[in-house]
Amino acid sequence: MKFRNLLIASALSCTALLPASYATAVSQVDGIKINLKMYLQGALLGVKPHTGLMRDDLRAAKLIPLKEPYSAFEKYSHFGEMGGQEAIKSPDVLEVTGQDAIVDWVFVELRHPELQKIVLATRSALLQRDGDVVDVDGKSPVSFPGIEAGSYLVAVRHRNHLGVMAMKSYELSATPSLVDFTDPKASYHGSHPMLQISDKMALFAGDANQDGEVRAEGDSSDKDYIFFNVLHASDNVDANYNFILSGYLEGDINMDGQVKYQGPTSDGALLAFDIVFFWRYNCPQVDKDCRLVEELP
Ligand SMILES: [Ca+2]
Ligand SMILES: [Ca+2]
Ligand SMILES: [Ca+2]
Repeated sequence: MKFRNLLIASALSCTALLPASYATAVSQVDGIKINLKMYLQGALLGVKPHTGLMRDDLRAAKLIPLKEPYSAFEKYSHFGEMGGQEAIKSPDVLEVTGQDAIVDWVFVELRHPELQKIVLATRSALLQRDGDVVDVDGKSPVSFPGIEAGSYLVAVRHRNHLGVMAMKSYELSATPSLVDFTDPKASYHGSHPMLQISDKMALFAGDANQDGEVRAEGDSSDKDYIFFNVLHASDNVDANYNFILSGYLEGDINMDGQVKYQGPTSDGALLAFDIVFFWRYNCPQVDKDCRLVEELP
């Protein structure tokens, strides 16, 4: 019943009609589990050569919150039984080091297989250094307990990266299926929704202001966002743009626990040069206005 209500609630925002099979969803629900994989460019900036392991600086600096962060963001709407309730119960989860150390929280969406804009369920989950997305215990496949088995589109998002959705729908059930967003041979929505780093795909970093674009120039650019973050920081009493702001912050493009505007490895410089300008000169598809745009349906 919960699933059906969700569908109806979601459908209110869409003019299309739901297929009869979904509108009469059965009540027996075993839940869905997914073995999800993804990389974040921000946590790979400065990692050379590419080892397949993201940095876990936020974890090492004890900055990752125990409660999922996405409920607090206007641009991330949770749906479903789990969405927004996720919390790490044992702090030991954030003590794990090595390839399974936690990099950050990510946001996972299950969408209707034909009505691509309709989000049926969301979850916040944890990302490991090797790209595995896991449940709040830090190791199990991501679980959607209130959702019945069936065909779903899957999208992944992150609080300062551009989200992406796989082109094909997946048959998901209580037996975990692999959904791999790192596979360069798989198809994803959009013309250049992700970047390839070595032999893996990664979500584009740089959307500090969560407006679905990565921009280094113009009004409301992400670079300006970083600048004003630093300038208006409460401890920055002299309004110095070289001030270093520490914390769990969306302006932290390279996910090292600090927001810096100026300097060779600052978030401002990485955004402008390593992300936006790099793509402007190396990738002909990039927008002439020098921005990267999220291509989620
Ligand atoms: Ca792993
Ligand atoms: Ca942006
Ligand atoms: Ca940073």
